[in-house]
Amino acid sequence: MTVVAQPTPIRTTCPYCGVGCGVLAMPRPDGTVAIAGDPGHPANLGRLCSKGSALGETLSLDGRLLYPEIHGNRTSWDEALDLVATTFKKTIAEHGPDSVAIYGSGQLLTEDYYVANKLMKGFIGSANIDTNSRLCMASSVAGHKRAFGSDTVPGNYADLELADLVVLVGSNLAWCHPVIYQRLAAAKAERPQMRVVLVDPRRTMTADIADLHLPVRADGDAALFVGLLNALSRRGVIDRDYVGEHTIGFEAAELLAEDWNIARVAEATGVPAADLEAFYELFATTQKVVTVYSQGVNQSASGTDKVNAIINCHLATGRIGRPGMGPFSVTGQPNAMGGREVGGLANMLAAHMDFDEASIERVSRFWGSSTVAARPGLKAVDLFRAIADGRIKAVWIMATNPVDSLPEADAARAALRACPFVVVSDMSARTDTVAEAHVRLPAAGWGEKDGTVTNSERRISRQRPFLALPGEARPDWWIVSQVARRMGFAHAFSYFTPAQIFAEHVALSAFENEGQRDFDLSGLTGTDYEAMAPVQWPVRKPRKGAERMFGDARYFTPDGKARFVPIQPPPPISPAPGQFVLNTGRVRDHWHTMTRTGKAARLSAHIAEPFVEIHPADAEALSIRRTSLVRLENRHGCAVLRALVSERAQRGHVFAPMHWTDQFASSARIDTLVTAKTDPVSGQPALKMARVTLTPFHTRIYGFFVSRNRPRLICDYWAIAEAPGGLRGELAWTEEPSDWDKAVRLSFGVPEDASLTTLFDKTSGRRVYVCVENGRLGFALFLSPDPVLVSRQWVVSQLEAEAVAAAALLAGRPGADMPDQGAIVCSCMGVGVNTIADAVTRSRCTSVEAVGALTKAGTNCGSCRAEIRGIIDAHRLAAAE
Ligand SMILES: Nc1nc2c(c(=O)[nH]1)N[C@H]1C(S)=C(S)[C@@H](COP(=O)(O)OP(=O)(O)OC[C@H]3O[C@@H](n4cnc5c(=O)[nH]c(N)nc54)[C@H](O)[C@@H]3O)O[C@H]1N2
Ligand SMILES: Nc1nc2c(c(=O)[nH]1)N[C@H]1C(S)=C(S)[C@@H](COP(=O)(O)OP(=O)(O)OC[C@H]3O[C@@H](n4cnc5c(=O)[nH]c(N)nc54)[C@H](O)[C@@H]3O)O[C@H]1N2
Ligand code: SF4
Ligand SMILES: [Mo]
Repeated sequence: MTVVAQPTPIRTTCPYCGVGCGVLAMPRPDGTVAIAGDPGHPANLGRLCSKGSALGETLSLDGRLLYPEIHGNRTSWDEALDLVATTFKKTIAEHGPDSVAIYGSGQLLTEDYYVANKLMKGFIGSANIDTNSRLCMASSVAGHKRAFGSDTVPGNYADLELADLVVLVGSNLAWCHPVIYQRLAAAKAERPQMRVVLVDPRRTMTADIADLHLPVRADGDAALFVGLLNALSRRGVIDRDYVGEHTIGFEAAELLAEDWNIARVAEATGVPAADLEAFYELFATTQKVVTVYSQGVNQSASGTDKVNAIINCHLATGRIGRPGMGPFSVTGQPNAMGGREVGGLANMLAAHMDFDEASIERVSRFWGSSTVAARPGLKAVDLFRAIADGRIKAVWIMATNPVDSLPEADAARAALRACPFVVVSDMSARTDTVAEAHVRLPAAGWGEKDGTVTNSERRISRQRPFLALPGEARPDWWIVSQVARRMGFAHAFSYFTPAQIFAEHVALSAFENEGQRDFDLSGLTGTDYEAMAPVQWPVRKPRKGAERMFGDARYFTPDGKARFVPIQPPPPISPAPGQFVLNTGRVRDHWHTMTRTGKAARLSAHIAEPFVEIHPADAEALSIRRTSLVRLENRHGCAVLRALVSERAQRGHVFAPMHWTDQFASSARIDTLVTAKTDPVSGQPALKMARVTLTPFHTRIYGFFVSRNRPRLICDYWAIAEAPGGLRGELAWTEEPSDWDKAVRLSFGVPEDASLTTLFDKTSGRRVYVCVENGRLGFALFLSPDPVLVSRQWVVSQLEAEAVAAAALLAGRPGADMPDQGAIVCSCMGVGVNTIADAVTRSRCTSVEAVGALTKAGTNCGSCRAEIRGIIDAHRLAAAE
């Protein structure tokens, strides 16, 4: 599959979030790739966010796994595949089909996922295949199924633009679904009467667009929406006709909600009664309402109940399936939906069929197998418990990094260490999970792979290749099919192209489906796979997809009626004295465990270090100073993070990103602190609700460095990131080394006789080391008993400077003639906070547009516009970092 440079751009789809933006990729003769948004793709209409825009910078082969390995030694595909096939076969023969497992990912393409599921559930005969979507979408799936009888997302992105009220619950849309956020922001600018309400314990960047922010306490959502149902009922705005004709169970839900008056909801959620009144009034009086929800809802021990509490309010008002109305679960990964379609979750069989007798029998006939699994398999958290206690003896992990992303992550790592046989398929040679593998299989990545993904609005789009397969990397579908053939299932896995697999997937969705199953691609039968345009499922008529579902109020339950689920909100989360609720999630420019975004210096420029966001009053009570280091701890693990003291946090709650791993920081794997408590219905872990204690990390000396090469990190704390021309990093020591010169030479590999420029200021205790090699900066290191105060961005810029400003570096500040941008806000245009603040204060720019016209900030992808507005609003004149 060698692909040569193309004169016309290749139409493909972004490999990051579930918005599923169309991308135009244009390989250039010099090997680089130009990236642009596809104006013809209905999800983004030409837009891209900062991560999508930087895709071209993540494609280098640096750090790629390029050859199969057994026990860390390069081997041939034949040997690796044979070993996987024989070990799986032997394990099954000795211990039964449930002694093996696959752990997959919403970053697999539908075709990859389809064959992995078919192998496990169809031929091995166990349903022990689960996916990281269990950590992501499982509660939404369970909530949909309880209410609709099927896992159906009713609406689409245009509904957000058409709505008069958009409620965002547990969603940081501005950072996590930036292109939907931009579409929403544009619609609101056009129709200022549109209202946006944000429900999130933190005042995130998404609050920028909100008319009302309800800072609920962790897990206050069920109470908030049960209270809403009660308020709707009291205000007499229940759509009695709809409820009577198309739903079942309203009375029970209404009865349970009766006790939830404003006072009680205020107490349970911590939200002031007046704000609750305002929200309830707005919801009651607005017909066109879309409620968007994400991980603040799903990743909870009451996640499924939260989902149904939301859906109940939409059903009660009949606001579903019509333009500008409906509950809307936005998906995280590029193919979270595709995984659900093929049966990537252990409790679904295939093509949205469950483990009922008729479905098992139907799928058996379709696949021509008599060994189809008869019951659901283990869900992610239980699956890793089964690995730990030896029930599962061979596991194959594909396109996910569970050593970092599962709760009780140290236990997940220990489980893999205890497992007799661990196979990992990944693009990256160095991840915390790949490190634990006996067999490493090099997977093709974005730009090399060929297949389909489904986005949040049920839209199936093609990912097309525009790069040759590097080294011996192979697509996941090929790897799985090869193992299946070697296990003796050649007849069922003789695929040569992803198009064949997709055609089979289409056929299964349509097989004996007379409209009883929502997932139906019959209209795509015989479609031209190469040219296939984005299309929303179900597709029943030839190539005509469905924009919305349930417009006819017919649901996929036996009687065609939707179900209300009576919800009893859980007691409010109240941590023991001295404890904090640890909330976790994402930052704007990084993707999960950073195996790809960590490669782009421009993406690390936004936030280059793991942090914990804490309210100023809490920080003060704990003697945690601004930008000092903090230790978070509980019985499962610990982490050391930079304190980000901010009023965006609420008291008693702290927030830390999930992105940093052992590859980028000394102790920042946040999931080591998260308890593996799961939702009883969906099995999704409560990843947003750990309990931790915080203590200052006693630091003698803080350091900051930039370096052309990676230094040896001989210190008690470190966090590194890509920088243009090298690396940047933060360091800390709990004890001062006895000989700094020696320590620095050792770390940065400076020979004894090579000269090193240093400066030591006795009064302040600050030291600076600067090493210039052949006129270029080799490294610069700043040490201080207090958090290092130097403009990071300016120091970083010296790595690529033609003439190094050595004297200024030693002085620790740029000269008057050297502009100091400050921390980067706009990563596309490389515009820093100081430049934007200058535009606001000196040039008197009062709008994001004016700042853009002057500085170019915010004029490309727009992901930073909320932050620019924040600077304007606050006249934030913070000095560089
Ligand atoms: N930049 C970036 N974008 C991404 C990703 C990424 O890694 N980086 N990953 C993608 C994936 S896979 C996913 S799943 C999505 C996730 O997208 P989001 O769900 O929007 O992102 P999170 O930051 O995980 O969490 C959202 C918010 O939930 C809030 N929250 C925590 N607890 C509660 C609660 O009890 N109630 C309420 N109402 N809110 C709460 C948090 O404060 C947080 O702001 O993002 C996708 N997009
Ligand atoms: N505390 C906490 N934990 C969380 C979350 C949270 O909010 N808080 N969020 C959860 C959620 S929603 C999610 S989705 C997960 C995400 O967590 P993970 O899935 O563990 O994170 P990724 O970094 O996306 O891992 C994907 C891996 O697949 C590799 N890869 C990329 N493309 C391919 C490919 O085509 N083929 C193969 N074989 N490999 C590939 C990458 O190099 C990387 O190692 O984290 C979950 N964990
Ligand atoms: S919003 Fe950004 S990350 Fe998500 S699909 Fe679009 S470009 Fe990719
Ligand atoms: Mo996710």
